[in-house]
Parts: sequence; structure tokens; C-alpha cells
Amino acid sequence: MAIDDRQVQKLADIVQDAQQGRYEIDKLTKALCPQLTIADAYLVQQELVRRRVAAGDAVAGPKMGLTSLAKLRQMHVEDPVYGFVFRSMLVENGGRLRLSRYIHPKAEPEIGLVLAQDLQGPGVGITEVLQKVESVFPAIEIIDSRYKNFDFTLPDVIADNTSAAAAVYGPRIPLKAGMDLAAVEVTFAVNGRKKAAGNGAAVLGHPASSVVRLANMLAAKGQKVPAGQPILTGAVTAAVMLAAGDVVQAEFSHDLGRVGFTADG
Ligand code: OOG
Ligand code: MG
Repeated sequence: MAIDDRQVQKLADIVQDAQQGRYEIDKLTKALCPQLTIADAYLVQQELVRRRVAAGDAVAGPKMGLTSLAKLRQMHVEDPVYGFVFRSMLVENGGRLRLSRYIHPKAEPEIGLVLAQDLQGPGVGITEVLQKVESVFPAIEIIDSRYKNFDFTLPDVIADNTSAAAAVYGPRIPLKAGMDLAAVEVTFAVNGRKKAAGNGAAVLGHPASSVVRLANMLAAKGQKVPAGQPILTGAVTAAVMLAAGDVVQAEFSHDLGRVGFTADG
């Protein structure tokens, strides 16, 4: 049985306070709500989205998380998770990120996609996604779990909007015929030193598969993936901890170029 609205409100209050107050909390499943399910957690996330929008913020675009096959196996789940990047979280490409606004932020490179038409599940497949992709962009997501030591279960991280904290979107380029997103190589560097590397295939075999999962999960909530919004398909490499002064750069092959920011204290 799903948790009732009173419990949804209570858990949303706790996570919202931690998000706004920038402090870490125990995971919800530790003592407060050990029975929290994935479905319950999306109710908490949805309530937090509703509150942010009511307060004047707006969704920039959806994000997928835990999209590497290794992570799904490790968590013993079939589906990755989704959350939302808000406009207030956006940092200009080449801009500055104020670390004091976060708890223990990490950065990770991602392949971003934009659709030309809305995508409505269920039953979406990769061919439909690829037909609808209008453009591709290089991105870096900044994640900042509100839980101590990034220690969470799937319901916890879903309730915390999948650790979303900030995002840097690079310039969009049209998806050309024959451009294989699985083959896109990504190099992630901090202060000119290579920290990690990976390719598009690390994201569920192909970044478009991530959008397939997103559309089919949103369909269960009666929602679609809207055209025009930047979609983060999930980290290509492990996330890297940030320190003041870090110059963070992700470089992508296939003419996608680079995206980056500087971390200030
Ligand atoms: C959860 C968010 C994961 C990604 O791209 O895999 C995520 C976390 O690791 O805190 O955004
Ligand atoms: Mg991410």
C-alpha cells in the first residue's frame, strides 16, 4: 500500500529543508520510513517538483540517473531513475559554480538530447526516439545528494530528485544521419588532468535507450517527454568530487565539442 498524503508531505518537508538549507540528512529509509517504495518515492519527488514550480521556479528538462548497466546490476533493479533539472540550477557554459551553495557536490559528464516532437509512452522503442531526436549537446551535471556520504537506496535518491543540484549545457548540434551516439567518446578533465573517460554505449548501451526508459516510466504517471526540453541521459563516467578553484572540462568526439565551468569556493 502506498504511503498516504500526510506522509508524502512530511518526507517532502524533510528533503526540501535539507535541499534549501544545504545540510545532509540520514537517508529516509534508515529510520524515518524503512518501508518507502520506489512508487512512494516518486510521489515525494512529484510533490517537491510541484512546490518548486509553485514557488516560481520552472523545469528546465528531465534527467536520467543510474543508467550504467553496472549500476543497475549493483542496485538489483531493472529501471534507472529520473528526476528534473530546474532553471534555477543552470550554470552558463564556461561560467562559475559557487561550491558554498552545495553540501558535497560532484560533477559528471553526460550526453544531452532534445526531441523535435513529444514522446509518449508506453511502448516506446529506440527507433521512435532516434526519429524524434532533433539535437545533441554536451553537458555536465552537478549532483549533490542530500544524504550523508551519498549513501542511499533507490527510493531515497528518487525522493531527493536524484541528487540534482546544477547543470551546464553546451551548445546543441543537429543529430546528423549516421552519427552513432553510442560511439561518442567523452573525456573528463579537472585542471587539465584527465579524471575519467567513457563513451555513449556506457549509457544503457546507447543514450537513446535512456530516453526510451524515461518515456516509458513517465507514461506510468500519465506524463510524456516534451519536445524542446534538454534531456540529460545519465553520467557517462563516475562522478568527480569538486574543490574550490577546479576548472572542469568535458570534451566530446563527433563534433559535440566541449563544456565546462570553474568551481569557486
Ligand atoms: C544519483 C544521481 C545519478 C547519473 O547521471 O547517474 C545521476 C547519484 O549518484 O547521486 O545523475
Ligand atoms: Mg547525472
